[in-house]
Amino acid sequence: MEKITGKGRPPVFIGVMGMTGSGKSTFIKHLTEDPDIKIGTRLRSCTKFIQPAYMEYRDASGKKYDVFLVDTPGFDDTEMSDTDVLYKFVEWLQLQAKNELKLSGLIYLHRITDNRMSGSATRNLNMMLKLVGEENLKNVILVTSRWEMIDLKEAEEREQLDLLGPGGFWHDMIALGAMSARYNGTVKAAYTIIEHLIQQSPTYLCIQDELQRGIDLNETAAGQEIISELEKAALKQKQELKEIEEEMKKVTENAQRSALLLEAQERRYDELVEKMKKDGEARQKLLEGDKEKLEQRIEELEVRLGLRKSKAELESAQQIIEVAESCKRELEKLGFREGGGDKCIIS
Ligand SMILES: Nc1nc2c(ncn2[C@@H]2O[C@H](COP(=O)(O)OP(=O)(O)OP(=O)(O)O)[C@@H](O)[C@H]2O)c(=O)[nH]1
Ligand SMILES: [Mg+2]
Repeated sequence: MEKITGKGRPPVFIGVMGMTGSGKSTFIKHLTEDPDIKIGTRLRSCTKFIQPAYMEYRDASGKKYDVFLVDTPGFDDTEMSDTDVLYKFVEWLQLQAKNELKLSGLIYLHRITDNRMSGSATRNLNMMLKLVGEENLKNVILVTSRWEMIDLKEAEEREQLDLLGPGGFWHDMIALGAMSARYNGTVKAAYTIIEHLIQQSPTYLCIQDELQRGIDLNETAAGQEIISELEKAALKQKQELKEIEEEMKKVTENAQRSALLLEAQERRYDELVEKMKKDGEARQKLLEGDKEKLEQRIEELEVRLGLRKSKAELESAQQIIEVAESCKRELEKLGFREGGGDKCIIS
């Protein structure tokens, strides 16, 4: 950097900020073609360090400028905390302190394709504002990107309603001197944006000013913003923990109730099995007893039937004897005698 700035021209520093994936590195690469600038291809955040990339800029009159576009990680990095990102900013700014680095401008990128301002987008915007300071907003250009990817009418409506119009996220900043611009991915559009910033008088950022005045990092506006965000997050986490604890309590109570229910059901099941076994045995016993009794009764009946039969036989034998004796008597009356002449003898 020193080699480049050794040409006698004061270097122009332009910071590029915005959410992860908003296209900061792409924007810088379009202009500088610096091979060290890496563009993200995945869902993970890509840029991890504050990284300046050089370009020589020539304005309409042919005047040359040594421009450093400073790439930055977003405050919604997927792997680094906001505090870590702030430390990286501060470290880098302090490293540049001997050069008395002043920023000519800051480009804040926002995808117009995002259909709402997410929590991360709001956090990034607030952090940028705290780092730069309201008094320096004239050096800031708020840029909506990816216009080439969206229906113009829809994008213009969104730009007005969400960002620029009354109640929009950028409305107050613009009222305080920030500019807004559209970026459609072309180098020409990128040139127009930096051209505007090169014309601005360089300024110290609010955080540089605060640190130079000996304010502790945690007392700076940016530090305070992070602390308030962390406190908000802690409150939310506490609430979530409470909800999880209540859920766990409910699940435990239900589990205990289920265990008791299960135990009672098991007991009832065992009792039923035992009872069924006993009833089965009793029925068997009853059936066997009945069989025995039945057999006994049959036997008795048979005996009784046998007696009746013998009695009947006896009676019919007596009747025969009686008939025979009456015949005998009748024959005797007629003169027939036992063992007599040629007459028949009846015994
Ligand atoms: N269509 C379109 N895609 C873009 C544009 N700018 C960036 N991209 C794509 O968006 C993805 C992320 O771009 P980067 O330039 O790495 O985004 P970044 O803001 O530097 O992201 P971090 O380094 O993670 O903070 C890449 O796949 C780019 O190709 C743009 O203007 N138009
Ligand atoms: Mg990047």
